[in-house]
Amino acid sequence: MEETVAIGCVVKLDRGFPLVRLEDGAELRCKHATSLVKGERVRAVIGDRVRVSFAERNDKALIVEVLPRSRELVRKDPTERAVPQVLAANFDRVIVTQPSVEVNMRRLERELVLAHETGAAVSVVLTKADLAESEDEVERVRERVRALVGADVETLVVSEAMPESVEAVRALVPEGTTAVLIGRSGVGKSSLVNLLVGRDVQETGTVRETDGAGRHTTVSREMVAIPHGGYVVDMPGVRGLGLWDADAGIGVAFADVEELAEQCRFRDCKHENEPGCAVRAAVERGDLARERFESYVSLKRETEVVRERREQARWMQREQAQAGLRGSRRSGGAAGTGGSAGGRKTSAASSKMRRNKSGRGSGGSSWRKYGQ
Ligand SMILES: Nc1nc2c(ncn2[C@@H]2O[C@H](COP(=O)(O)OP(=O)(O)OP(=O)(O)O)[C@@H](O)[C@H]2O)c(=O)[nH]1
Ligand SMILES: [Mg+2]
Ligand SMILES: [Zn+2]
Repeated sequence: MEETVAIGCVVKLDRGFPLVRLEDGAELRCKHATSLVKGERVRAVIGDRVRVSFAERNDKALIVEVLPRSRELVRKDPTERAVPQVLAANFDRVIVTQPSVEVNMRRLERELVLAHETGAAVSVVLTKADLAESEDEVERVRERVRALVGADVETLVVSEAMPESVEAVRALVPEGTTAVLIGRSGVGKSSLVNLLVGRDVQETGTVRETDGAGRHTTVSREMVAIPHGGYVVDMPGVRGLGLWDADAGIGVAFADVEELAEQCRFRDCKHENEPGCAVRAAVERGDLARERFESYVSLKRETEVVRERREQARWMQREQAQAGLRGSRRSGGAAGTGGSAGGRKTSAASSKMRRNKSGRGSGGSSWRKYGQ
């Protein structure tokens, strides 16, 4: 029987089988090859380029390899202590969405950190401008957001009531590029996708009267082609946006604070009670908003905690691996009598093995897990 191997892109991920679009446009439902999901749990995410293998006789193709990613959107897996979760791969831009009338600045800061951490271009889109009392109100909000996101991040305003408002968003996603939409449930991500496409391709949902929160209408991740543009990835609104390895992202999102920190007397100043702290001085002078300072400190602390947990998990793995080796040496009998030289040799070999393993883990994407 003939097997064909081809390269494709994961264009839809739901609870079923990943949908892969091949270069010739054909779409295939795929399963992960067992060799891929064993042990290191490699799972393709939306945007991944994958090598698939298929045969006429099978209704599903097999994903046999996930090609190296140029970019990843990563958060901390909300269900585990020290595991990252990749939400999307290989995009050019992250579009952070927030509702015009009730921008949550704390959440926006966190979204910006995650977005900047990817290295992609970042933009902000404020949705539902028609719900504001006046244009002035929208402009005020936009100014506050601009002050927060900095000059390099474009801040656009859209509204379903003004379909032409999305043209500026389309301009951010030229042909051949992909943008990922992030933002909480109910903010209007799918509605924005529909406006860009010009018809309802994505289901949209109602929001709760009380707090405007959405009901998680979108449950799959989908890459949608937009006319006169590239692709947008519609994502389910996520609640938890725990940071993972986000120092670089914080550095960009809080460039002003980090610049001030350069002037602190101590290199490792935590901006708590240290003398000569330039950051706290700026807060006292009113040059740096206290809220922003507090966000910075708490986001920094969060990445620090994740880093510690990661170290801990690594250390425990190492311990377990060593205990396992000791156990197998004992049960192996003869090896146990090999004396200290034999013991050292084994542990040197095992530490080399561990280095390889952790090298793969921190550099590549292979052990990162896919999920909601
Ligand atoms: N007034 C107004 N309502 C809007 C606008 N855009 C979206 N909505 C409404 O907001 C609700 C939620 O919109 P969705 O597009 O489903 O939100 P979402 O971000 O995709 O939500 P999830 O899929 O749950 O993450 C729907 O009832 C939309 O009609 C807008 O510009 N103006
Ligand atoms: Mg949606
Ligand atoms: Zn300081």
